[in-house]
Amino acid sequence: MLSCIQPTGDVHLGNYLGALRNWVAGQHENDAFHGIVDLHALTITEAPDVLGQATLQLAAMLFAVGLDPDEATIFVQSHVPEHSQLGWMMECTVSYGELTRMTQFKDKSAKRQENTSTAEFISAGLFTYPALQAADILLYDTDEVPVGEDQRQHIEITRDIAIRFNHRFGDTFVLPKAVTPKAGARVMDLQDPTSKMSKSANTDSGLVYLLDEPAAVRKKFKRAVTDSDSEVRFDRAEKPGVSNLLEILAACTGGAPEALAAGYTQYGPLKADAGEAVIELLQPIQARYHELMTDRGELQSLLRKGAGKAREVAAVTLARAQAAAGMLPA
Ligand code: AQP
Repeated sequence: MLSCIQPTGDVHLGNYLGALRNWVAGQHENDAFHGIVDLHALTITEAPDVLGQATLQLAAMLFAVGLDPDEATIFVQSHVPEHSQLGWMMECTVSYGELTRMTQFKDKSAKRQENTSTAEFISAGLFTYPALQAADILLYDTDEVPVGEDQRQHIEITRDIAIRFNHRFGDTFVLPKAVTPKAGARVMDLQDPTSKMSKSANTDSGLVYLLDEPAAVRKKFKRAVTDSDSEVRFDRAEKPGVSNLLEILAACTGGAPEALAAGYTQYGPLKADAGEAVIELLQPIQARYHELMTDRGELQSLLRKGAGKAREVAAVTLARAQAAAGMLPA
Protein backbone atom coordinates (compact mmCIF):
# COMPACT_ATOMS: atom_id res chain seq x y z
CA MET A 1 0.00 0.00 0.00
CA LEU A 2 1.31 3.42 -0.88
CA SER A 3 -0.13 6.90 -0.75
CA CYS A 4 1.43 10.33 -0.56
CA ILE A 5 0.62 13.86 0.55
CA GLN A 6 2.09 17.19 -0.48
CA PRO A 7 3.64 19.59 2.06
CA THR A 8 1.79 22.52 0.47
CA GLY A 9 -0.30 23.89 3.31
CA ASP A 10 -2.04 22.91 6.50
CA VAL A 11 -3.73 19.52 6.47
CA HIS A 12 -7.52 19.80 6.29
CA LEU A 13 -10.49 17.62 7.08
CA GLY A 14 -10.74 16.47 3.44
CA ASN A 15 -7.17 15.16 3.50
CA TYR A 16 -7.89 13.40 6.79
CA LEU A 17 -11.25 11.79 5.99
CA GLY A 18 -10.39 11.09 2.35
CA ALA A 19 -6.92 9.70 2.87
CA LEU A 20 -4.98 9.83 6.15
CA ARG A 21 -7.54 8.00 8.24
CA ASN A 22 -7.44 5.09 5.85
CA TRP A 23 -3.66 5.04 5.85
CA VAL A 24 -3.81 4.56 9.62
CA ALA A 25 -6.49 1.87 9.35
CA GLY A 26 -4.50 -0.06 6.75
CA GLN A 27 -1.02 0.14 8.27
CA HIS A 28 -1.27 -3.11 10.25
CA GLU A 29 -2.43 -5.47 7.50
CA ASN A 30 -0.32 -3.96 4.74
CA ASP A 31 3.25 -3.28 3.88
CA ALA A 32 2.57 0.46 4.00
CA PHE A 33 4.63 3.28 2.50
CA HIS A 34 3.66 6.94 2.79
CA GLY A 35 5.58 9.75 1.16
CA ILE A 36 5.68 13.43 1.95
CA VAL A 37 6.01 14.51 -1.65
CA ASP A 38 8.09 17.67 -1.54
CA LEU A 39 9.08 17.37 -5.23
CA HIS A 40 5.39 17.66 -6.14
CA ALA A 41 5.10 20.67 -3.85
CA LEU A 42 7.89 22.35 -5.85
CA THR A 43 5.46 22.60 -8.78
CA ILE A 44 3.77 25.46 -6.93
CA THR A 45 6.22 26.51 -4.16
CA GLU A 46 8.23 29.59 -5.00
CA ALA A 47 9.22 31.15 -1.67
CA PRO A 48 12.45 30.10 0.10
CA ASP A 49 12.46 28.72 3.67
CA VAL A 50 8.99 27.21 3.35
CA LEU A 51 9.25 23.67 2.13
CA GLY A 52 11.52 22.17 4.81
CA GLN A 53 9.44 23.56 7.63
CA ALA A 54 6.19 22.42 5.97
CA THR A 55 7.68 18.95 5.48
CA LEU A 56 8.55 18.61 9.16
CA GLN A 57 5.13 19.87 10.26
CA LEU A 58 3.43 17.43 7.94
CA ALA A 59 5.55 14.57 9.31
CA ALA A 60 4.43 15.51 12.83
CA MET A 61 0.83 15.51 11.61
CA LEU A 62 1.16 12.07 10.02
CA PHE A 63 2.45 10.60 13.27
CA ALA A 64 -0.18 12.56 15.24
CA VAL A 65 -3.09 11.08 13.27
CA GLY A 66 -1.80 7.64 14.21
CA LEU A 67 0.78 6.42 11.71
CA ASP A 68 3.25 4.27 13.60
CA PRO A 69 6.87 4.38 12.34
CA ASP A 70 7.25 0.71 13.34
CA GLU A 71 4.32 -0.29 11.13
CA ALA A 72 4.43 2.12 8.19
CA THR A 73 7.37 3.59 6.32
CA ILE A 74 7.08 7.38 6.31
CA PHE A 75 9.63 9.14 4.10
CA VAL A 76 10.33 12.39 2.29
CA GLN A 77 10.22 11.98 -1.48
CA SER A 78 13.41 13.96 -2.22
CA HIS A 79 15.34 11.78 0.26
CA VAL A 80 14.72 8.82 -2.06
CA PRO A 81 16.34 9.86 -5.38
CA GLU A 82 14.86 6.84 -7.18
CA HIS A 83 11.60 8.83 -7.43
CA SER A 84 13.15 11.45 -9.73
CA GLN A 85 15.04 8.80 -11.67
CA LEU A 86 11.99 6.65 -12.39
CA GLY A 87 9.92 9.84 -12.83
CA TRP A 88 11.88 10.68 -15.98
CA MET A 89 11.32 7.21 -17.37
CA MET A 90 7.60 7.64 -16.70
CA GLU A 91 7.59 11.02 -18.50
CA CYS A 92 8.93 9.14 -21.50
CA THR A 93 6.16 6.55 -21.17
CA VAL A 94 3.16 8.88 -20.85
CA SER A 95 1.96 10.90 -23.83
CA TYR A 96 1.44 14.64 -24.07
CA GLY A 97 -2.20 13.97 -25.02
CA GLU A 98 -2.83 11.90 -21.89
CA LEU A 99 -1.40 14.63 -19.67
CA THR A 100 -3.61 17.29 -21.28
CA ARG A 101 -6.69 15.34 -20.18
CA MET A 102 -5.85 15.53 -16.46
CA THR A 103 -8.58 17.52 -14.73
CA GLN A 104 -6.31 18.41 -11.81
CA PHE A 105 -3.90 20.19 -14.14
CA LYS A 106 -6.77 22.06 -15.78
CA ASP A 107 -8.19 23.09 -12.38
CA LYS A 108 -4.88 24.06 -10.79
CA SER A 109 -3.56 25.98 -13.79
CA ALA A 110 -6.91 27.80 -14.13
CA LYS A 111 -6.77 28.74 -10.43
CA ARG A 112 -3.26 30.11 -10.86
CA GLN A 113 -4.40 32.14 -13.83
CA GLU A 114 -7.23 33.67 -11.81
CA ASN A 115 -4.78 34.91 -9.18
CA THR A 116 -2.80 37.96 -10.29
CA SER A 117 0.31 37.02 -8.26
CA THR A 118 0.62 33.54 -9.85
CA ALA A 119 -0.99 34.07 -13.28
CA GLU A 120 2.33 34.59 -15.05
CA PHE A 121 3.88 31.24 -14.27
CA ILE A 122 2.54 27.72 -14.68
CA SER A 123 5.42 25.30 -14.31
CA ALA A 124 6.03 22.40 -16.68
CA GLY A 125 6.21 20.32 -13.48
CA LEU A 126 2.55 21.01 -12.77
CA PHE A 127 1.80 19.50 -16.17
CA THR A 128 4.06 16.43 -15.90
CA TYR A 129 3.23 15.80 -12.23
CA PRO A 130 1.24 12.57 -12.97
CA ALA A 131 4.40 10.97 -14.42
CA LEU A 132 6.31 11.57 -11.18
CA GLN A 133 3.28 10.36 -9.25
CA ALA A 134 3.28 7.17 -11.33
CA ALA A 135 6.92 6.65 -10.32
CA ASP A 136 6.00 7.23 -6.64
CA ILE A 137 3.44 4.46 -6.83
CA LEU A 138 5.16 1.93 -9.10
CA LEU A 139 8.48 1.99 -7.19
CA TYR A 140 6.87 0.12 -4.29
CA ASP A 141 5.09 -2.64 -6.28
CA THR A 142 1.92 -1.06 -4.93
CA ASP A 143 -1.39 -2.93 -5.10
CA GLU A 144 -3.57 -0.38 -3.34
CA VAL A 145 -3.47 3.40 -3.22
CA PRO A 146 -5.84 4.78 -0.55
CA VAL A 147 -6.82 8.25 -1.80
CA GLY A 148 -9.67 10.72 -2.01
CA GLU A 149 -11.90 10.68 -5.10
CA ASP A 150 -9.97 13.63 -6.66
CA GLN A 151 -6.93 11.38 -7.18
CA ARG A 152 -8.75 8.58 -9.02
CA GLN A 153 -7.81 9.88 -12.47
CA HIS A 154 -4.12 10.01 -11.50
CA ILE A 155 -4.20 6.39 -10.34
CA GLU A 156 -5.88 5.42 -13.62
CA ILE A 157 -3.12 7.10 -15.64
CA THR A 158 -0.53 5.34 -13.47
CA ARG A 159 -2.11 2.02 -14.47
CA ASP A 160 -2.05 3.05 -18.12
CA ILE A 161 1.62 4.00 -17.90
CA ALA A 162 2.50 0.72 -16.18
CA ILE A 163 0.57 -1.29 -18.78
CA ARG A 164 2.37 0.54 -21.61
CA PHE A 165 5.81 0.04 -20.02
CA ASN A 166 5.09 -3.66 -19.36
CA HIS A 167 3.93 -4.04 -22.94
CA ARG A 168 7.02 -2.33 -24.37
CA PHE A 169 9.68 -3.84 -22.14
CA GLY A 170 8.17 -6.93 -20.52
CA ASP A 171 6.49 -7.44 -17.16
CA THR A 172 8.09 -4.94 -14.79
CA PHE A 173 5.47 -3.14 -12.73
CA VAL A 174 2.59 -4.25 -10.52
CA LEU A 175 -0.70 -2.60 -11.58
CA PRO A 176 -2.12 -0.51 -8.72
CA LYS A 177 -5.72 0.37 -7.95
CA ALA A 178 -7.26 3.32 -6.12
CA VAL A 179 -9.14 2.63 -2.88
CA THR A 180 -11.52 5.35 -1.70
CA PRO A 181 -13.45 5.43 1.60
CA LYS A 182 -17.25 4.95 1.83
CA ALA A 183 -17.76 8.29 3.60
CA GLY A 184 -15.41 11.23 3.22
CA ALA A 185 -13.98 10.41 -0.22
CA ARG A 186 -14.82 13.92 -1.39
CA VAL A 187 -15.27 16.43 1.41
CA MET A 188 -16.61 19.69 -0.01
CA ASP A 189 -15.79 23.29 0.91
CA LEU A 190 -18.23 24.50 3.61
CA GLN A 191 -18.68 27.82 1.80
CA ASP A 192 -18.87 26.36 -1.70
CA PRO A 193 -20.22 22.81 -1.43
CA THR A 194 -19.90 22.24 -5.16
CA SER A 195 -16.06 22.47 -4.90
CA LYS A 196 -13.87 20.05 -2.98
CA MET A 197 -12.28 21.25 0.23
CA SER A 198 -8.85 22.21 -1.02
CA LYS A 199 -5.70 23.79 0.40
CA SER A 200 -5.54 26.11 -2.55
CA ALA A 201 -9.06 27.55 -2.12
CA ASN A 202 -9.15 31.34 -2.46
CA THR A 203 -10.46 31.79 1.09
CA ASP A 204 -10.17 29.44 4.06
CA SER A 205 -13.58 30.14 5.63
CA GLY A 206 -14.88 26.91 4.08
CA LEU A 207 -11.88 24.80 5.10
CA VAL A 208 -11.51 23.03 8.42
CA TYR A 209 -7.87 22.52 9.30
CA LEU A 210 -6.82 19.72 11.62
CA LEU A 211 -5.15 22.35 13.81
CA ASP A 212 -8.19 24.67 14.02
CA GLU A 213 -9.23 25.64 17.57
CA PRO A 214 -12.72 24.44 18.64
CA ALA A 215 -14.12 27.99 18.42
CA ALA A 216 -12.95 28.30 14.81
CA VAL A 217 -14.44 24.91 13.89
CA ARG A 218 -17.78 25.87 15.48
CA LYS A 219 -17.84 29.15 13.60
CA LYS A 220 -17.05 27.54 10.24
CA PHE A 221 -19.82 24.96 10.64
CA LYS A 222 -22.30 27.57 11.88
CA ARG A 223 -21.66 29.63 8.74
CA ALA A 224 -21.66 26.64 6.39
CA VAL A 225 -23.66 27.28 3.24
CA THR A 226 -26.77 25.09 3.12
CA ASP A 227 -29.51 24.90 0.50
CA SER A 228 -32.48 27.12 -0.30
CA ASP A 229 -35.31 24.98 1.10
CA SER A 230 -35.24 23.72 4.67
CA GLU A 231 -35.54 19.95 4.21
CA VAL A 232 -32.75 17.76 5.62
CA ARG A 233 -32.15 15.06 3.02
CA PHE A 234 -29.05 13.34 1.61
CA ASP A 235 -28.92 14.24 -2.06
CA ARG A 236 -25.51 15.29 -3.38
CA ALA A 237 -26.83 16.74 -6.65
CA GLU A 238 -29.85 18.68 -5.36
CA LYS A 239 -28.67 19.49 -1.84
CA PRO A 240 -24.86 19.67 -1.88
CA GLY A 241 -24.46 21.77 1.29
CA VAL A 242 -26.65 19.63 3.54
CA SER A 243 -25.32 16.41 2.02
CA ASN A 244 -21.74 17.50 2.73
CA LEU A 245 -22.60 18.15 6.39
CA LEU A 246 -24.34 14.77 6.64
CA GLU A 247 -21.38 13.03 5.07
CA ILE A 248 -18.89 14.72 7.41
CA LEU A 249 -21.06 13.76 10.39
CA ALA A 250 -21.29 10.19 9.06
CA ALA A 251 -17.53 9.97 8.52
CA CYS A 252 -16.89 11.19 12.09
CA THR A 253 -19.52 9.12 13.89
CA GLY A 254 -19.61 5.98 11.76
CA GLY A 255 -23.28 6.29 10.71
CA ALA A 256 -24.74 6.41 7.20
CA PRO A 257 -25.61 9.89 5.85
CA GLU A 258 -29.07 8.81 4.62
CA ALA A 259 -29.98 7.41 8.06
CA LEU A 260 -28.56 10.42 9.90
CA ALA A 261 -30.72 12.77 7.80
CA ALA A 262 -33.85 11.25 9.34
CA GLY A 263 -32.80 12.58 12.76
CA TYR A 264 -32.97 16.25 11.71
CA THR A 265 -35.77 18.59 10.72
CA GLN A 266 -33.68 21.78 10.68
CA TYR A 267 -30.23 22.81 9.45
CA GLY A 268 -29.08 24.49 12.70
CA PRO A 269 -28.81 21.33 14.86
CA LEU A 270 -27.17 19.43 11.98
CA LYS A 271 -24.48 22.11 11.62
CA ALA A 272 -23.91 22.15 15.38
CA ASP A 273 -23.64 18.34 15.64
CA ALA A 274 -21.31 18.09 12.65
CA GLY A 275 -19.07 20.79 14.19
CA GLU A 276 -18.99 19.05 17.59
CA ALA A 277 -18.21 15.67 15.99
CA VAL A 278 -15.26 17.22 14.18
CA ILE A 279 -13.99 18.96 17.33
CA GLU A 280 -14.06 15.64 19.19
CA LEU A 281 -12.18 13.94 16.36
CA LEU A 282 -9.51 16.65 16.25
CA GLN A 283 -8.75 17.10 19.92
CA PRO A 284 -6.46 14.06 20.47
CA ILE A 285 -4.74 14.67 17.12
CA GLN A 286 -3.93 18.25 18.07
CA ALA A 287 -2.55 17.24 21.47
CA ARG A 288 -0.21 14.65 19.88
CA TYR A 289 0.86 17.06 17.14
CA HIS A 290 1.95 19.76 19.60
CA GLU A 291 3.85 17.20 21.67
CA LEU A 292 5.66 15.81 18.61
CA MET A 293 6.65 19.27 17.42
CA THR A 294 8.65 19.79 20.62
CA ASP A 295 11.28 17.32 19.38
CA ARG A 296 12.17 18.15 15.78
CA GLY A 297 15.42 16.16 15.99
CA GLU A 298 13.43 12.99 16.69
CA LEU A 299 11.08 13.73 13.76
CA GLN A 300 14.05 14.14 11.43
CA SER A 301 15.57 10.93 12.66
CA LEU A 302 12.29 9.05 12.01
CA LEU A 303 12.21 10.49 8.49
CA ARG A 304 15.80 9.44 7.85
CA LYS A 305 15.00 5.89 8.95
CA GLY A 306 11.91 5.91 6.73
CA ALA A 307 13.93 7.04 3.71
CA GLY A 308 16.45 4.24 4.33
CA LYS A 309 13.67 1.62 4.36
CA ALA A 310 12.00 3.15 1.29
CA ARG A 311 15.25 3.15 -0.69
CA GLU A 312 15.76 -0.57 -0.05
CA VAL A 313 12.58 -1.26 -2.03
CA ALA A 314 12.74 1.60 -4.52
CA ALA A 315 16.31 0.86 -5.66
CA VAL A 316 15.40 -2.72 -6.58
CA THR A 317 12.39 -1.62 -8.66
CA LEU A 318 14.34 1.14 -10.40
CA ALA A 319 17.12 -1.29 -11.33
CA ARG A 320 14.50 -3.72 -12.66
CA ALA A 321 12.92 -0.98 -14.81
CA GLN A 322 16.29 0.23 -16.13
CA ALA A 323 17.31 -3.31 -17.00
CA ALA A 324 13.96 -3.93 -18.71
CA ALA A 325 14.42 -0.76 -20.80
CA GLY A 326 17.85 -2.03 -21.82
CA MET A 327 19.91 0.67 -20.12
CA LEU A 328 23.60 -0.07 -19.55
CA PRO A 329 24.20 -0.87 -15.84
CA ALA A 330 26.42 1.67 -14.02
N1 AQP B 1 -11.66 17.44 -0.27
C1 AQP B 1 -11.13 16.24 -0.18
N2 AQP B 1 -11.88 15.19 0.18
C2 AQP B 1 -11.34 13.95 0.29
N3 AQP B 1 -10.04 13.68 0.09
C3 AQP B 1 -9.23 14.71 -0.26
N4 AQP B 1 -7.91 14.80 -0.52
C4 AQP B 1 -7.59 16.07 -0.82
N5 AQP B 1 -8.68 16.85 -0.76
C5 AQP B 1 -9.73 16.03 -0.41
C6 AQP B 1 -6.99 13.67 -0.45
O1 AQP B 1 -5.92 14.03 0.40
C7 AQP B 1 -4.76 13.31 0.00
C8 AQP B 1 -3.56 14.23 -0.02
O2 AQP B 1 -3.71 15.07 -1.12
P1 AQP B 1 -2.64 16.01 -1.71
O3 AQP B 1 -1.41 16.09 -0.96
O4 AQP B 1 -2.59 15.80 -3.17
O5 AQP B 1 -3.38 17.21 -1.35
P2 AQP B 1 -3.84 18.19 -2.29
O6 AQP B 1 -4.53 17.65 -3.50
O7 AQP B 1 -2.71 19.13 -2.42
O8 AQP B 1 -4.88 18.69 -1.29
P3 AQP B 1 -5.75 19.72 -1.67
O9 AQP B 1 -6.28 20.30 -0.46
O10 AQP B 1 -6.71 19.23 -2.67
O11 AQP B 1 -4.73 20.74 -2.30
P4 AQP B 1 -4.74 21.40 -3.67
O12 AQP B 1 -5.46 22.64 -3.44
O13 AQP B 1 -3.28 21.61 -3.92
O14 AQP B 1 -5.42 20.46 -4.62
C9 AQP B 1 -5.07 12.71 -1.38
O15 AQP B 1 -5.30 11.31 -1.23
C10 AQP B 1 -6.34 13.38 -1.78
O16 AQP B 1 -7.16 12.53 -2.56
